[in-house]
Amino acid sequence: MSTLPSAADQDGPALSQQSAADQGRLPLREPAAADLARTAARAAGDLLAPPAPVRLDDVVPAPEQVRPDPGADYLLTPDAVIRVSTGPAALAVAEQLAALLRPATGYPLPVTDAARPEPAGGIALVLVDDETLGPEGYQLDITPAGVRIAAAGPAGLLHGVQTLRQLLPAAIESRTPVAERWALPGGSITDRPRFAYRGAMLDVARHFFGVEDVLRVVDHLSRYKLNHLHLHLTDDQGWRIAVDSWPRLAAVGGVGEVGDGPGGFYTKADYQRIVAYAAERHITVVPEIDLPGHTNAALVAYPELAPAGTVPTPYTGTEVGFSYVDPASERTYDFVTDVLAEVTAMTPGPWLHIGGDEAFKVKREAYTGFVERAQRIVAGLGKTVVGWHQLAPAGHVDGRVLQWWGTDADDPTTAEAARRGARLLLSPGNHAYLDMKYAPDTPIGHDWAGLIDLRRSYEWDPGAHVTGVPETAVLGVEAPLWTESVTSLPEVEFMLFPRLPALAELGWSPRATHDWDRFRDRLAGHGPRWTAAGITFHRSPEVSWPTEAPAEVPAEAPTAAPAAAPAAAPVPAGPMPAGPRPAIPTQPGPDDAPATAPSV
Ligand code: TNX
Repeated sequence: MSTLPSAADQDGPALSQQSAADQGRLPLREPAAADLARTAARAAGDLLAPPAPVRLDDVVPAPEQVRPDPGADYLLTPDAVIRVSTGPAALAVAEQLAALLRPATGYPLPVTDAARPEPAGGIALVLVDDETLGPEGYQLDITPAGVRIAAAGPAGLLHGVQTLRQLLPAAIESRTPVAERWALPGGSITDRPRFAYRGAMLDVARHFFGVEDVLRVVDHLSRYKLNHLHLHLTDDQGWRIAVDSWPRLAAVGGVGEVGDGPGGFYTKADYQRIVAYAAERHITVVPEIDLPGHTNAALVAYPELAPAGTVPTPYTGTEVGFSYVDPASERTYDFVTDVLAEVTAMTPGPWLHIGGDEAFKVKREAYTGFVERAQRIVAGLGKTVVGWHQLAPAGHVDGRVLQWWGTDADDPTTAEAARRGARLLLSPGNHAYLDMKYAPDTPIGHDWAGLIDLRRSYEWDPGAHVTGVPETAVLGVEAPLWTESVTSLPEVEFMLFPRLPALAELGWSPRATHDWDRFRDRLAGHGPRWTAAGITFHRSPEVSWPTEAPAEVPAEAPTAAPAAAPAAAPVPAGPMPAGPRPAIPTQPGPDDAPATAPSV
């Protein structure tokens, strides 16, 4: 809490009095009684004020270092200003901060890049030349006089902003003004990530999700300092990205999805909108074109790519492993080259994901030959190849990344690929798969990799998970959400929350901070935030959610059973049985969000 403001902190009358005194003259006028009363009332209010409701060490993911100073809370007031020290990059983050804080506070929060070396008061965002913070680290200082976020780059500033957002009362998530005391806990945080790659995957092929839904998922990633969005753009049930040189892929292959929905696809403009929106949040989009299996939709569009003697038909079921492009045909490599070149041209990030999973019907040698050629095509396009860990036996190419989705962390082939230089992206099916059910009665999701409650999603160590793979070979973590049974944004959120923050903490926080009991305590305060933001979440019984948060309301009727399998029967290797499903409990959607947030 602040002490009495010094003369220099005060406005109008006090300043003129001070300068008059400096000049050895009598003040021009005595401070008005009302001014004195206001100053006294403010000081008394500060002294009597309750401490900030959120503790400095309640942040998720846990920061590297937290130094609380309980006597140094900061109160955000209606006249606060957001100042930046340098340049357009910091200014953009300052605008993002203002946009996050304006709706609930109702404060104008003007953003200014007034060139003052160390701006006083309000919130200052400062770019500094400090290599120790790295590209994503930040330093946050909260004192009664103001808040300062310093970072070496805009990504670090934005991470600092997300921390600041979590330190304000939960009602900050409301989209309409709330009468609240906007206090921030005093102290300092120094923070930077453990792993460079922290992401989530959204399968837009099994069920299609429109651009707005994807942007909202991007917001969720940003909230928890994730920096990659992997889009699973193609699969048996749908091809979701426009490709000019093979136009039927989207026009024909984009029709339909699991069940009887219409499907859809992203135009190039749609995709670029997602990429740009993510980039503004320092999130890199990783596009996946799944090859050589999971290609039924492409084969329906272009039967010439199918192995001789097969007649592909649209597929709306949930089996896997039955389709593949013909690895023996040169036409297949024209297709792969053209598609990957067009995807490369609209993807600024360094990665191209070529899938490689569950190509059960392709013989081992043909598979390896195909993957090695596809890897070379990706390298030729100047991108770094990513693939599911089934790529491991194929020859090494520079920088390649294998996405581990196994459930028994003992895989000599993957360990050997890591020894040859591959980096690992960890998505263990039994910890990181967001399409697994939380519990036997979770109304949607699978259980082939086991049930994944919050504790299971938290209790593993990415740096020591796969036998024989050292932490130095681990690029990071990713939580995939497959959508065979996930049909809407509330259902996406229900599977993401609260497990996505657990994964985010594994990717960001130093291992020394790992502590299940502290984690679930810290996370509990996020329930009211999600409620205020209109985010649907699973009220995991492992967390003592504050009682004020509204209970889950059943909101969905069971959907129809997915359509039957096509005549050319797929291999029944799918992990998920098709069939009707029960209702999922959801919270009010964005439009029904409460106007004011419940207090924590
Ligand atoms: C396995 S994990 C798959 C997906 C399914 C998922 C369902 C992986 C690389 N392949 O095709 O959607 O299981 O959990």
